[in-house]
Amino acid sequence: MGERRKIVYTCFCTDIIHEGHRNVLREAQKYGDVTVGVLCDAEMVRYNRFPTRTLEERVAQVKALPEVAHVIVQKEIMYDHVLAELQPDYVIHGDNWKSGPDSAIRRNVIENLAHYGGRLIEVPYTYNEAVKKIDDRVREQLAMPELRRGRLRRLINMIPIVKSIEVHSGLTGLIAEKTVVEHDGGLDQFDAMWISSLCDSTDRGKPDIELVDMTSRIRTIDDVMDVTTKPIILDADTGGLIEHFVYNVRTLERMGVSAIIVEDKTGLKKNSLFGTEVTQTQDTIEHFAAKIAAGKNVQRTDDFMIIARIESLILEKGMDDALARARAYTTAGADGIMIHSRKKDPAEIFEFCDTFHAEQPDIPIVVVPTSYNQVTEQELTAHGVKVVIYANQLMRSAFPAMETAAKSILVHHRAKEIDEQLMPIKQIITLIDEL
Ligand code: SPV
Ligand code: MG
Repeated sequence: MGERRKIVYTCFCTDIIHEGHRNVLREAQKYGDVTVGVLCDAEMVRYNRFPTRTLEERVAQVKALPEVAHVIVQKEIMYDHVLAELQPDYVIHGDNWKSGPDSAIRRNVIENLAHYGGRLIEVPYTYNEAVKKIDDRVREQLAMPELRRGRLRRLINMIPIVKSIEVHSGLTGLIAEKTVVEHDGGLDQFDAMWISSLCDSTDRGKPDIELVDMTSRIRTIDDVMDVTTKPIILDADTGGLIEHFVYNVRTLERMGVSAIIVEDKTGLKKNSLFGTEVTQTQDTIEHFAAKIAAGKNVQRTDDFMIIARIESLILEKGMDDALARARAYTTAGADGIMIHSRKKDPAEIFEFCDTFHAEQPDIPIVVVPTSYNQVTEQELTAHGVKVVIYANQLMRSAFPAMETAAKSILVHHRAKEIDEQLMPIKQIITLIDEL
């Protein structure tokens, strides 16, 4: 009997197989039988970007390649489990993972191979004009309204909790789009963006009282959409008059916004974090339910979500009122419920979520843990929350940094002293991708 054929393993987290992948496979074939792991959807989202093809389609396209002997689904971006199970003689990968967040995966592979004496083969990564074009095309597709809009719903069904970060400009959009971290033995990034009324107003030096009108908000959305692919949740304030709301629903849906969150206040809206320190009026259940129903009635796709935001806890109207409203708003057609609180601890949020989630497990709950910021995503998930919004942190981090720079220049009558805290000029001019 001959020696057993060697096993060569590689993992693909891609929608489109291009020349670079084929080069890796051709090299792999020289060492033995090639097994390809196709990364599952949930990990694609955390590590790379949203898949434009289903897992089944991605598996089928790899199976069809002549160099490939076996295809499996890799369930985690790190290789601990897959290597322990498969024990391939070789893992093969392009050499482009030596720096940046990918280097954590490389370290993980080397560590795991060492457990049983497997070897890593690295081949020069192919990145030419054709590969770049394919890469750009996938990104452009993801940015298109038709493909972007439905992605929030899909994420809600795909991952334990959708992590959304506030954006108010193209630049903050880029941060939401591109920031990837390595931690807890994995990689992570934000799933969605929140265009906050507070931060969109603050960025214009205006109060958060629905003064910045929808035309201006649309300008912000457009700036963000121009440079990102992730789904957008818009803070639509009170939604205004029902007669106006229906037109705005149509516009926002057409633009590719995934969800709007409308709060059940009326009259002059003030920011919720003022709570009862200022006069704020909650809408009647009947009128707000009619607004939700009117919005749902005019939208054209099944993708677009209208999420009802309940202000009962903010306005100290009690848990029963909050729950009664949640029931009425979902009956009116709301696709999700956002429950807000300005308490320092999450007890009332947990109480609401536990009761509502038990009653209506299929309606996603959205929360904004600004004041009860000690709460973890894991805890929120355990109470049935599906979307967490970090609603203002980018704006609040930028303001003190800018103020410190301004003060330092005034104090020193020059810019030298602040320079070491600033992003190098070289970096800022390469921050923005050129076409
Ligand atoms: C916003 O970000 O504008 C919000 C959330 O509506 S909060 O500021 O907490 O009311
Ligand atoms: Mg707001």
